[in-house]
Amino acid sequence: MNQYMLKEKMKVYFIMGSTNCSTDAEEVLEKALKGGATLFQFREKGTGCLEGGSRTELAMALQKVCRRYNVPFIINDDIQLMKHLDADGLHVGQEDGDLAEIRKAIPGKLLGVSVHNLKEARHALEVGADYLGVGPIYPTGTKTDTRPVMGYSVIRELRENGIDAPIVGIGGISASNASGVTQAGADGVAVITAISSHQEPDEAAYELLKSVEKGKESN
Ligand code: 3NM
Repeated sequence: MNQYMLKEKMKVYFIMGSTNCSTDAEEVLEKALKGGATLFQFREKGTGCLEGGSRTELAMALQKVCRRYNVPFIINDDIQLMKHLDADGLHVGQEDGDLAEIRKAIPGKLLGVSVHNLKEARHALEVGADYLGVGPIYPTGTKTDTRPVMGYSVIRELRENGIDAPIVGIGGISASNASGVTQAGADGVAVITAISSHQEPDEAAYELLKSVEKGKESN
């Protein structure tokens, strides 16, 4: 996938695992993709999450949904699962290991890295990351061990310093504030709650997409 295509896929990046959904995860994903989500990350983490075979089974079921919609399927921080499923890529944070080693371990696959400043962004891209996640943009109750809330400033800073790689903002993003994230220079938004906890995930994804596009137009 070239960078232009990847940036298009970044617009509405839906992330979730079973604990983020109050109804069936496959149904939530299907609706999200129908509504316009452009990328998906399986992130089965936290209290009460699935383990072992049932975790793998859910990942496989969600991968199938993604394939039907031609949406890339990314795995959060689990190289073995990514390889086992031949998923499209892997997303890691700063604490998930040596980035150069991780890059080498998954040739030809998408690699996304969470970054919080210019130094981390430059390092991630030097070792071959394909896209960057920047956050938390706004306060989030979904992840407790985040860095301090940063607003749009880091996204602006990365663009002003010549970083032209695909970027998504993450953390507390909803349809009402997503346009500000893309206006600041991001290619899209990554969300959990805004879609997974919405009564109508398809509407949620559609509204996010509209907000993202509005922000891009005024960029
Ligand atoms: N990473 P919600 S914030 C998974 O700042 C994750 O790196 C973050 O969930 C970071 O859309 C976050 O519900 C949670 O706020 C995003």
